[in-house]
Amino acid sequence: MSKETLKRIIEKIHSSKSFLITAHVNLEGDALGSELAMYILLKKLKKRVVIYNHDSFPSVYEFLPNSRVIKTTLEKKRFDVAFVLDCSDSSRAGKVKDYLGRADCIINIDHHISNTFFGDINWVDPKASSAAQILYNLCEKMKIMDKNIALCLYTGIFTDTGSFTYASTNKEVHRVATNLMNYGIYPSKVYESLHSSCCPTDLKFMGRIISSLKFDPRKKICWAIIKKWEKKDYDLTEIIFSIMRSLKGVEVFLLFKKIGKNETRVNFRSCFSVDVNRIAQFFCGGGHKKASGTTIWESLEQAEKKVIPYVQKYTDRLKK
Ligand SMILES: [Mn+2]
Repeated sequence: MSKETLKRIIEKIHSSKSFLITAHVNLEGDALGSELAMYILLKKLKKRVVIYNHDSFPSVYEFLPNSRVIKTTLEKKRFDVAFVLDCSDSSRAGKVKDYLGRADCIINIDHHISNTFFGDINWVDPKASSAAQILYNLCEKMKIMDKNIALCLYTGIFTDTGSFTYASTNKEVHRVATNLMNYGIYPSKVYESLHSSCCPTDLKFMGRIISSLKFDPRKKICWAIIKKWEKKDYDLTEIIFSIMRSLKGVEVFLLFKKIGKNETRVNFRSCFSVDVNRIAQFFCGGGHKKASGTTIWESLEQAEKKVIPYVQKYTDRLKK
């Protein structure tokens, strides 16, 4: 973490009056938790703040404080500062990207290793488990924390560490989580809010996916082809991956989701040493070493034909 960058951000907060906050498309716990924590922090400093996102608010996150303030339309206005959170690139903000020019200063706070440093100020820490963990440092430095901010940040960290199970979970993550719990956060409640959201249809849908999993001959790569992916209020992606990850010895997991006739979303997860950020980058995507994604503008079948051989070659090369 750069102390100089943190100082510049704090100065910018104090010297500015109006703020726009946004995060990436396909909202999840880290994006929303970070946005709302930032919102509460700025409101406590009596600033004018708007949260504006590309996607509509997924109702599973309604337990987060102030979730109703989040907007999907924006009136014509200028801002002193735009905070872009948890986005590796400004294009990840979807339609909000076109509004970033309305801000005099763009502050990019992110933890993706593929970050393009698109901001006027860039606080990018790929070692951080989540954007929320980076924002925790800001709150700590500014000595601004309360139960609501703590719940938002805890939810962000909880989501991006897969409930504290991913490789990004280290001592620092637990230190931050412990400090946040001092504000009255109950992990079991957060878990219930986030993970008890499926309906019977979802489970049957996931059952069909699991029963048709595919493997490479060496059983190092496991993938699923999903012919109809419906955008829901909550994301089944992590639940499906968590089931897949229970397989012993598999190094790379992929989901191919049909979004449109010639639009396929591919999600990558890795165990062990395979860097799926680099694999996703080959297909114009990105993310983290152990979790990444891309969109391939071709049919489901063509995307599978392109990606799987590449992943096979990539993992084979590592063995040599
Ligand atoms: Mn994140």
